[in-house]
Amino acid sequence: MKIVRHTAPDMRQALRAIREQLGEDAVILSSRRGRQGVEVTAAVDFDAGRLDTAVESSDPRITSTPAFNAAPALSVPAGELSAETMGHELKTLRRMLETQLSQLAWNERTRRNPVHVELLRELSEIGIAQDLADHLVGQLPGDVDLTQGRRFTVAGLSQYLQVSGERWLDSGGCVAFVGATGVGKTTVLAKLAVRWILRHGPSELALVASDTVRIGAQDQMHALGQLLGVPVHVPERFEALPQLLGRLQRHRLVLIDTPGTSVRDSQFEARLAVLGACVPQVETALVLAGSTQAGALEQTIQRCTPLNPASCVLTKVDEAASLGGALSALIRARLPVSYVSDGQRVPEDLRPARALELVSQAVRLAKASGAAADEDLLRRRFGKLAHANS
Ligand SMILES: Nc1nc2c(ncn2[C@@H]2O[C@H](COP(=O)(O)OP(=O)(O)OP(=O)(O)O)[C@@H](O)[C@H]2O)c(=O)[nH]1
Ligand SMILES: [Mg+2]
Repeated sequence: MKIVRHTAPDMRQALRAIREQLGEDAVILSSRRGRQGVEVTAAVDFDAGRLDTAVESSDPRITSTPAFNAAPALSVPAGELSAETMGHELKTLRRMLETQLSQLAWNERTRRNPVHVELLRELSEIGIAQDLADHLVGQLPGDVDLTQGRRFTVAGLSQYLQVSGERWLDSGGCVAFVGATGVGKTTVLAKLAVRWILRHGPSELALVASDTVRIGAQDQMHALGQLLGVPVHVPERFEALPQLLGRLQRHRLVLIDTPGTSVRDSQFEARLAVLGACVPQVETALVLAGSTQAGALEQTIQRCTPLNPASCVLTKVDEAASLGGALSALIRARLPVSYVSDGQRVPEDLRPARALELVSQAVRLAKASGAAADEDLLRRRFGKLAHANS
């Protein structure tokens, strides 16, 4: 590689000189204005036939580049000469500028509307996602005080959070419980089965044990069936599920236990396809643990989109340190919650979901844990949004 630096009164002359010296293949590495005009640094690529790679320069700061078999190909000590370094510095500058703009926007927002800013802080402490929090606060009427604002945002969250009510226990259905491993799928199924029997008796209930993956999963279902006096149906293979369900049509409520799915499970797509083939005869209910991080919940919800789940059961709410993230994920996905599970007891620890109750619980959890929003994070999050929206 050959690198040269030219200083000329203007860019045109500098480029001409470079072209004359290096030819048409020359590449501009950097240019800057100085007191004597424009300073342009350019290079041409290796001449593979030459090992004595040379550098010609009027500037003593430019030193020899290494021979062509040394790595990296271009090792230029002066940072300003490397396109990569320049790109990196530009990115850093841009980030600094964005931080400053966010800070300015946040300060301005605090000055103009302290109630909004306080509400954003409180929503962050509950764990509500930033875009949702900003949207809620953006909906506030002009002159609300903090107390009214709190009521308004809680009511707003409750309205956005959809719930689907006690459909299965009222009118039956054919429901497959799908979700990550250990989130409480089988326990939810057991709680619902017991409740159905208490209300309607065992005759119209069928249980399907399609979890042929986990050791002991079938035994768990058979033990439940025996306890309740309800037959447990097992497909030969997961792929045979549609045929089995076809034979169970006379039952008013069919509850299907499925294997826990890790999103990285290689069988995941195949099982989705089998379940997908049973839709609309089968309704999918996602089972999501409230104690799971919002990001992981979103991943599960997203991967199960092909099943078009009608609702979800939110489990392990008793173990959750914060519920705002989970509620934000459900609101974003417009996924209604049917039931909430908050303990291991069968059938007691299950209740039909109520939106206001869940949102109030999220607020209580935040207060109880003493969650405090990081001021710097708030500034970067909401300052950025305010800046982007302005
Ligand atoms: N604290 C608490 N524990 C629960 C809840 N629901 C289920 N569990 C417990 O979580 C554990 C796993 O429950 P399962 O119902 O076997 O979960 P699963 O999703 O069927 O698990 P796999 O079939 O292995 O994927 C058990 O110890 C349950 O008692 C809940 O709402 N709260
Ligand atoms: Mg299970």
